[in-house]
Amino acid sequence: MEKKSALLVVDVQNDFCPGGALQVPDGDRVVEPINRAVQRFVAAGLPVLASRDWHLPVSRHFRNMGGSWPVHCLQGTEGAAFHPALRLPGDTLVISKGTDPEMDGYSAFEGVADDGRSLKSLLESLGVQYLFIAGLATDYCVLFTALEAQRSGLTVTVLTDAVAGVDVLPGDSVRALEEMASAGVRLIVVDEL
Ligand code: VGL
Repeated sequence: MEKKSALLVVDVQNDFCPGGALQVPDGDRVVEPINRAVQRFVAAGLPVLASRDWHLPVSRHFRNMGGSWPVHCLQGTEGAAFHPALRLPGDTLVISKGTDPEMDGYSAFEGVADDGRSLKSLLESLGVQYLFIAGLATDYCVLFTALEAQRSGLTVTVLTDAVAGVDVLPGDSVRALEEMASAGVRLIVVDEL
């Protein structure tokens, strides 16, 4: 990993894991490889960021308001908490997104830190050039986040054994990875870090 690298852990929240309101099949299998990736970043003194879906009860994102999804990741609920086995460092920068009831909030670049700073400005102030992405879900938040990061000029790598997808249509996750690769996103496994 180069010096100007950071790890972004996308939406590893209870509602996206088995038993949650919008479970990703086997979503919790990403936790162990993500914990390994986190250890490597921490050991190298590199920053770790984590995004979370952070919705209000009324949102166009939800089926009951014309959107695509069951109600999930409501602010402050257990469903919105990070998976209990996820080992994030104490100084992880948390990015909350999906707070605008008019927007889906798939991309972590729509989110803000507790102090209101956008992900883009945080990454700029950390001097990040290489962004490594893991988490949930491959075919939504990981896809949108990786494409937006790439468009913003970062060099983006997705950790393919540390992501899992919803697969509303069979093959969505595979297609999402192909789309990312075509956009120039690098695909590696955690052990290649
Ligand atoms: C997500 C579907 C709906 C995600 C969020 O985190 O990828 N997917 N809302």
